[in-house]
Amino acid sequence: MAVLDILEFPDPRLRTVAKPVTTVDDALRAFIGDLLETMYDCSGIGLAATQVNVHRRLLVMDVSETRDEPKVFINPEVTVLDETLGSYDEGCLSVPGFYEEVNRPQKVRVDALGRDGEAFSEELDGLSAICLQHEIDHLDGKLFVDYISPLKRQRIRRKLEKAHRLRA
Ligand code: QAP
Ligand code: CO
Repeated sequence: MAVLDILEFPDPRLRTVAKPVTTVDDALRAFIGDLLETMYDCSGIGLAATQVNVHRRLLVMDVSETRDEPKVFINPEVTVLDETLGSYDEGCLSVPGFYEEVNRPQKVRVDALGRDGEAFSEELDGLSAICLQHEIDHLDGKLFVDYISPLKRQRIRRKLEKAHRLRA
């Protein structure tokens, strides 16, 4: 397994729309292991393939306190079950150091394939529902900063660009 490099806003590659996964095989499972290792290494609760520059529709999540409940969603499709919006102070491994309130539907169903390639369907609410929608946004080339004011987004962009210049 390996810890992968994470793309950071405003990297244009984060705007790529990911293509469906066609086969769930050992090579894909090895990549899923890398995604999980990367997420845990960064203390994240979710990570989409897009964030490590792999443009296929899969993501991993672990919202447990104990960090021992990895979840894998391949080709996830979300259906909103309750339009009521909940507000959450979201962050993102691709927007390190910044958190902003985002409103999203509170209850969803997800239909996806698991790491063995079997289809499953699950109802999610609370942080799981929020995180899943945040991660699926990545697969569609979207970021949580797209939901905040242009002024705040521009401030975050400038600060991260400066940090990237200093790092280079
Ligand atoms: C998405 O994000 C999420 O800025 C997952 O310095 C987050 O795991 C969905 C992280 C919150 C809903 C609510 C962020 C780690 C992790 C940072 C993450 C940082 C270190 C973000
Ligand atoms: Co994110």
